[in-house]
Amino acid sequence: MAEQKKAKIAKAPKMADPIAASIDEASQEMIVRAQQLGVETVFDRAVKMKPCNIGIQGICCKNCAMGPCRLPLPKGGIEGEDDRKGLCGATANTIAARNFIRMIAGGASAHSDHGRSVAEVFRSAARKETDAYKIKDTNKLLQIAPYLNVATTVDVDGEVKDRDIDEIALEVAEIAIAEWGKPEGELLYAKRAPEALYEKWKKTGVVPRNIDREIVEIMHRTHMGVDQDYKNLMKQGTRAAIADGWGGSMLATDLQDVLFGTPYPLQSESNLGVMKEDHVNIVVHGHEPVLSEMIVAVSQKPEIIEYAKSKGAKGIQLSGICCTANEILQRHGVPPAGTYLQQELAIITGACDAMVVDIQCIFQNLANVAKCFHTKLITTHPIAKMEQDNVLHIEFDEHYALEDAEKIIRLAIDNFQNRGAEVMIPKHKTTQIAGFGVESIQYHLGGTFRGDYYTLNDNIINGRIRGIAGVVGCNNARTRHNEAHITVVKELIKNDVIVLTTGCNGIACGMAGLLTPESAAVYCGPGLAEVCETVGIPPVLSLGSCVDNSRILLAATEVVKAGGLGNDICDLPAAGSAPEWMSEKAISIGHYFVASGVYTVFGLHLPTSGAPVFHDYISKEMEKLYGGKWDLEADPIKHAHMMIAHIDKKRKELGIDKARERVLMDMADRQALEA
Ligand code: BF8
Repeated sequence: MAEQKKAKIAKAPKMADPIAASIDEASQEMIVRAQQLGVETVFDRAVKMKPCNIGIQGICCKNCAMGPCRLPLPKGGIEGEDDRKGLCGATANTIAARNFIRMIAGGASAHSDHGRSVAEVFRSAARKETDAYKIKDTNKLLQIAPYLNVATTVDVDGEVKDRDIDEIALEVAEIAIAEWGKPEGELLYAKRAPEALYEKWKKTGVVPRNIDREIVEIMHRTHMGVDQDYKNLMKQGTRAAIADGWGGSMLATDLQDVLFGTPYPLQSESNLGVMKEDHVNIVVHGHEPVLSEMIVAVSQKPEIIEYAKSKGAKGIQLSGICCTANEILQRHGVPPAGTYLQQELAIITGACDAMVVDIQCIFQNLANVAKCFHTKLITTHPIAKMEQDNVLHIEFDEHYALEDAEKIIRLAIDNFQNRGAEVMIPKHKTTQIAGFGVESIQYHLGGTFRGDYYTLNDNIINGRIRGIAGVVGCNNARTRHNEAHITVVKELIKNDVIVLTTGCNGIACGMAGLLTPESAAVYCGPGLAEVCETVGIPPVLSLGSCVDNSRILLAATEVVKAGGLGNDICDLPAAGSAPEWMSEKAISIGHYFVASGVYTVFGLHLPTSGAPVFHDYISKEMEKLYGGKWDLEADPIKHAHMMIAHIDKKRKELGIDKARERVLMDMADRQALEA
């Protein structure tokens, strides 16, 4: 007995199998390295701790102190009437719907609060309260002003003249900020949607009033004893999700473009191999580009580079993790060091002199990992601190933006000399082209001659491009890192579906070499390959960070406007996907795509499986309201084919399915024809 006990104690701790944990070789190498050094990562914790089987089904209610009430679905499913209820009588549908829309509230608040911070910095710039930020892209400013009811011209003695840019910026700033909390009216950007979609929202009563109100109302409605009708709960979830996609996120994207420049395609690299052993490595991680833009600017100053050299480094290598990475990638070509699941691994290289974090998707375990190395972990945002005592907090103030950025960079440079002997940077890195957007798609596929989405539509109608997919979202340690992302995307492009990507899917595609024009010849079906080759674009277009999913909404709107493919987003041969989702933001994004008419498939699982009636509502009935609906498929090949089947269904409805049946002829066929 005593021996048995001893044997139990001596049992080795459960650790992740690096090959099973990730498809990415750089990550596999670093997981092995972490295990050699005795540093625990998320991959190990995922093996040690199983997710809660009831929470995963979405039917645990902890909204009052009589619970938590747990309503697990019986193993054989429900036969007859579903009489499961919580102490108050809440049904599985009510509980799952409440939990689901609270996730929407979490996600919408994260995107929208990010947008608000940008809007405040934008207002500081418009008021000229800061030297660090300026209106960089006046074209974009003039483009968005009319949607905010801001005039761009003025009548002087009967003559129409251009209005002063500073004046426009100031008015745009004030009106934009009011979108979060104005006392009456409706979200102004809702009218940017195709008219048919806006009318649908109007009819179903889901046009958002202001951004904050829709989120607050979710918290009210899901309080104990308020809204107890899953359809009515989802109506509010829809209104908040639209306020995110067409409001908070879209304003974040637009105002960032005006402040920092609208992205255009540029070349960069991706993966942990972008870090350099002989440079000071600063990794920025999080979401708001307000700080990282300043870090980029200061790190290029000659005196700062000289300072780095004076400490024995050859220079400064900036890189990014998560959506901050996408922000500085799309505007400056700064390479991403990795996706969400690689954040700990960047420190485990031993070469990360500072990791600078702001908000969202940041592991608290970074502090524990940083403790094992020389890395300075610096939090910068007043709403996002960490309890561990090795974490430095340098609060970033937009009024002293350059000074704050310089302080952080000098700290990283000073830390270069404190590196241990344990540096090991994986060699893997991949070339990529990123920085696409509504404007550059128009340029590349429309050209200066046509200047609209006509060419894209034409190629969809003639069947070279079968359809459009938005593949986006996170990694999740409950599934093999990047496997579903890459399998779904490869299967889509193989079947001539052009992919628009954002977030961690975008970084994953970069790492897998799918963001280069050359990849078209290797991975695409003949139609898409031909288009990519002709216009010189990759088959997967990287559109930026998660707030930039709003670019996908606007690109879809442009496709509708260009004509020939129906009147609404739901008419398009298009589908959405988040193969490895994990965050509440993903649920909000998924739902604003559904509410905008997009068939949206998630991988892994959905927190609705414990309430089959509610699940059917969002995955079947919802289509009647908005033209889009949810679906779920964990197998990435089946997942991609569900999207393709939907695309084909839409092609048939549009009467363009025959075009796809064209036969590619070889020379013998042609000669036979001529004969
Ligand atoms: O907002 S994709 S893991 S980084 S939540 Fe987070 Fe998901 Fe990555 Fe960006 Ni989006």
